[in-house]
Amino acid sequence: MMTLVVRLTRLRHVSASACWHNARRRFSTASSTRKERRGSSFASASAKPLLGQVVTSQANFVRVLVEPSSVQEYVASREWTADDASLDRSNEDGSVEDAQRSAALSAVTEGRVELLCVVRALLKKLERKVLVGDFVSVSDVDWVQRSANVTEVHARTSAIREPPLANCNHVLLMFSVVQPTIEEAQLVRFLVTAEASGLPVTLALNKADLADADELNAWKERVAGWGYGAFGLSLATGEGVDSLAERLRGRYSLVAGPSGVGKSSLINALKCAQPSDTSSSATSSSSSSSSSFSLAIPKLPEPSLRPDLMTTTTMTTTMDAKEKELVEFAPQAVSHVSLRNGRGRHTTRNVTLLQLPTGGLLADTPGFSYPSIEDLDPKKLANYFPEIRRAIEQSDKRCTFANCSHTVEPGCVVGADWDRYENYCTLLREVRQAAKDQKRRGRREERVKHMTRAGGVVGVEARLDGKHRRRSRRQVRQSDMKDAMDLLQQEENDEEEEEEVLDWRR
Ligand SMILES: Nc1nc2c(ncn2[C@@H]2O[C@H](COP(=O)(O)OP(=O)(O)OP(=O)(O)O)[C@@H](O)[C@H]2O)c(=O)[nH]1
Ligand SMILES: [Mg+2]
Ligand SMILES: [Zn+2]
Repeated sequence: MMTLVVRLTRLRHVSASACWHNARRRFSTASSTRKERRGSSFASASAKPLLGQVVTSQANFVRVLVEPSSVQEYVASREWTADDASLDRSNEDGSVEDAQRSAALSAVTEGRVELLCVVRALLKKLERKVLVGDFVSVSDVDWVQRSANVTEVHARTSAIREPPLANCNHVLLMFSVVQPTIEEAQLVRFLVTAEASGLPVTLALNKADLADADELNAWKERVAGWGYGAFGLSLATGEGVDSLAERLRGRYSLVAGPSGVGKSSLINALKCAQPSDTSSSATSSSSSSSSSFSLAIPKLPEPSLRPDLMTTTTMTTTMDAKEKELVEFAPQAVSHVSLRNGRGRHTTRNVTLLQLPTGGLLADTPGFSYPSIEDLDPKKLANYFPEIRRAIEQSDKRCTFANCSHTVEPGCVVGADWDRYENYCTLLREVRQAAKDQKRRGRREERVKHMTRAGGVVGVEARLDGKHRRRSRRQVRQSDMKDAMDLLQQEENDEEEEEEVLDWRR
């Protein structure tokens, strides 16, 4: 079972479109003169690196969706050298054309270009982890195989650690009223970790068709009291899908929740929705959405999700148009919840970023049960409860103690008379304990050091004080050398002194 936490590391608060813009600017000034390394199946020639966004990752590979205009620039800037002739092959019309060039030109005319990439060893060494949603530079493109290397990861607007996702601007939490049933403590944990990301949070309650109407309404009322207007949803009947699609339009959202609640089913339902006019999507999102958050998403190529929207390019690559169509149509895998315990089967295994035909990006993520709250700062926990924020805002007084934890202190303006008070106290205890443990671990870490031994085995050794520390051979050598120099100097001084004495005697 995965234990996940939605945590945001704000690196820089810039819009996602600004991120594209910055990344592109850096590119154009960067290695336009850089010679591409010659791979086993492609020719070397100078070309601008390509800019793309990671849409999924698995093991050591990531799939990067490349911006078509970037492909165009790449193809235009590339010098197709005489070496390319070695890659010649016959086309259908009998003419002989360089396979790489032909494949690259064909990519330009496509609406969507995905490259299977490996991450450069250097980035791994620098521990620059590539996340789904990252804007990256790729080079060493093999157009025939549709493969490349990721050479650079661009600045992020947000980074969620678990499920790992970069640059998203909205969190959609999904629960189902039944199958699996809502657990209060679990819902509260998800809400708190989502709030801690600093991103706007939307809550959807799915499987309305299976739930008792009174029960669904009771939950909606309850979470409204917590500060969340939940979307009632049934993906089986289509109820509520349109209004949720409207909320997602033009945003780059992460959908998270327990396994089996219908996250992947939602994506499949939205994929079947009518595509919208993308040019109006950014503006409509800001005007129609009740949230104050209105980032314009990067303009990615629209995927061809319906046969009538498929580009009719003659593809000269390894994948023909029919195969490509199938790949793009492939729905997200879903499976029935367990009959025994009514829980999901952890069907989705990887984070995948998908473009919605209704406008916007949605990342499907693996379901999980209990988000970890270990990394949360106990002092900030209160901020992640809208009820506490509201009580403080609406009160004309302040809590008596400046460092009030809003649990038991006299003169607290929040008090104990609110629905999630017990949940808050429980989480606060847990977060405080985790912080203490972390501190203790930190002190322990200071007292030990980790050593990598033969075969990659990591050993732990006590960190010794200076006087107990064994000297390395180099230190011994250096110190021996210093001793020898001192001795020489001393001998020289002695000789000089002897001569002086002799001179004086003379
Ligand atoms: N009756 C009913 N079934 C639904 C609804 N939404 C989803 N399901 C079913 O619930 C099951 C689980 O759906 P998934 O989409 O796989 O759930 P998930 O959240 O992606 O699960 P993981 O990938 O395991 O995290 C599937 O059998 C769906 O057909 C709904 O609104 N009503
Ligand atoms: Mg799924
Ligand atoms: Zn207080």
